[in-house]
Amino acid sequence: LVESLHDLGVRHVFGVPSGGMIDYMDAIRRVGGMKYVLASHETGAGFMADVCARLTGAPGVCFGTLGPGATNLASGVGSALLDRSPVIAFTDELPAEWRGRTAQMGIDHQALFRPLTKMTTRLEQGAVKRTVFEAAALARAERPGPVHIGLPWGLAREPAAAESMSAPSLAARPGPDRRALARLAGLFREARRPLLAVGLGAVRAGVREAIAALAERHRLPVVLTPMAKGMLGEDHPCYAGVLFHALSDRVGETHGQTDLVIAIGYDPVEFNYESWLPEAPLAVIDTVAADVDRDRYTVAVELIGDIARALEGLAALPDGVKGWDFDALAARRRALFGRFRPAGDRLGPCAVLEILREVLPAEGIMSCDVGAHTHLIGQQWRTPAPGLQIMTNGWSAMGFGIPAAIAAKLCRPEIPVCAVVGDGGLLMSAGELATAVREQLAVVFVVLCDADLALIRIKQEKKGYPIYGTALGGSATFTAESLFGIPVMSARDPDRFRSALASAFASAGPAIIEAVIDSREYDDLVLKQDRP
Ligand SMILES: Cc1ncc(C[n+]2csc(CCOP(=O)(O)OP(=O)(O)O)c2C)c(N)n1
Repeated sequence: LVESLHDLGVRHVFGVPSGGMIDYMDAIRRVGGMKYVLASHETGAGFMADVCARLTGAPGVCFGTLGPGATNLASGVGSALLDRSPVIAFTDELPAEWRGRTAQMGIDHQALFRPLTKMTTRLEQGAVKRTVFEAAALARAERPGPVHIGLPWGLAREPAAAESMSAPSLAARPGPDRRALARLAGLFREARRPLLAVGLGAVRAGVREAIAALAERHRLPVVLTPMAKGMLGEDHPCYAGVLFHALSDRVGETHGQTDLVIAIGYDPVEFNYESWLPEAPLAVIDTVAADVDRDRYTVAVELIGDIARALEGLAALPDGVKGWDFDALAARRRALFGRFRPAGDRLGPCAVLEILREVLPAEGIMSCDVGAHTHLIGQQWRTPAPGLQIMTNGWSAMGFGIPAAIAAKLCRPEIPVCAVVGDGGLLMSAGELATAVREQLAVVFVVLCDADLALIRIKQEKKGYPIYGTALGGSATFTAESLFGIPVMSARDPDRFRSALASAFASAGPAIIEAVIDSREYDDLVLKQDRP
């Protein structure tokens, strides 16, 4: 089993062990170049496997034991499903003679993981490589996602049969259908203001340059989903903003004017088409058919197959600049970013992000959690390339940011890595800080301490309710100078925050910065409508 994973390029296995797993752990210990990483909670192990897969391209691997180990792991596996990561999730399973009987920790793992995975099975003697390789191939096929393999108790101590198979390579996808390509070319010719909407599928297809070239050649605005950040630079003249996140009403001023939306790898798991699509025809370039209400919208053409090859096909479009007002687009972009400029010398979330962006080198990685801060990061954070800002905008689980940063540092030890999390998210995942200590990872954890589940409090007030059940209470999250041995620096003003960041990034181990902020700054920025 362990050799099969190694053949697939797996270098880390994340989990909380069990009596059954220790046999496999010993094999991991003996196979060169592989490591078992002890997580504090199986959900964190799942998130780490998800992020490892995103950053390396090899399947991410995680493990949980029976019952509660598996249910804990399930929350991490969900992110692989809805954030589209090829993850292999292993769990212990009861041996055949105990299935369906009453047993401590015993539940049906096949039933548990069916709705959360692309496939669930269990390992059998004599079919180890075959099962693992088939599972990995399915996990990596479009759209990627998790698979689950149960490890029946006792199997690890049985002799392995010789299986001569090599790890599968990714299957090639078909190029665009010629007639569909011609139809798109016709629609494009007639459209006065086509717009490119770029999503997660485009990130996987690695088509950043092709999108920029298409946009530049015809002067087309480009909108991104939050997880496609980095697919076009924020200072690029065609950049029109991120859908759904902070101040998306300003972004809507652009896409509200289009007469043809060309969706490239657009994945509605991040933001449904119905939440923003204008009354214009939709052209889809993707690996799977679009999930959109076809009674309400016109899907004029779909190019299903290889995204890069479809874009190559569009390179043959005759040159010609479309009818967008690029001065107005530039003015909207300036106004958008102008709204994030921190006011005065208070330390608010905008100032935290602005200062962090100045300090974190361009190639550095920042992960974030889920909350009002995510919506701000989605729009405000300048992301030089895809993969440098890591979020979960499909599964959207609080508690993601800390394990995500840990996985990023394990996969890219030479790059500076930080996490930005809310205090609510910290409370869900603080145990993984101990993982950073165990692994001696120099990760900077910035905790936005507003004593508020801000995103939900804002929704509560928008509905006209009084604040109730959303305040975290207490005036300080950290009352000691260290947590699990990690030094904690507290910052209440921009200068102190900047100096704390400098010493945190200079540290050889993990560091925590408690950024004490007022969550009111979010109120005018997040949860805006995408349409003007
Ligand atoms: C596991 C999970 N539980 C609940 C939610 C719903 N939820 C979304 S944001 C949020 C509040 C987050 O608060 P915090 O971490 O402090 O971040 P902030 O909104 O203050 O930036 C909640 C409860 C969720 N997304 N994930």
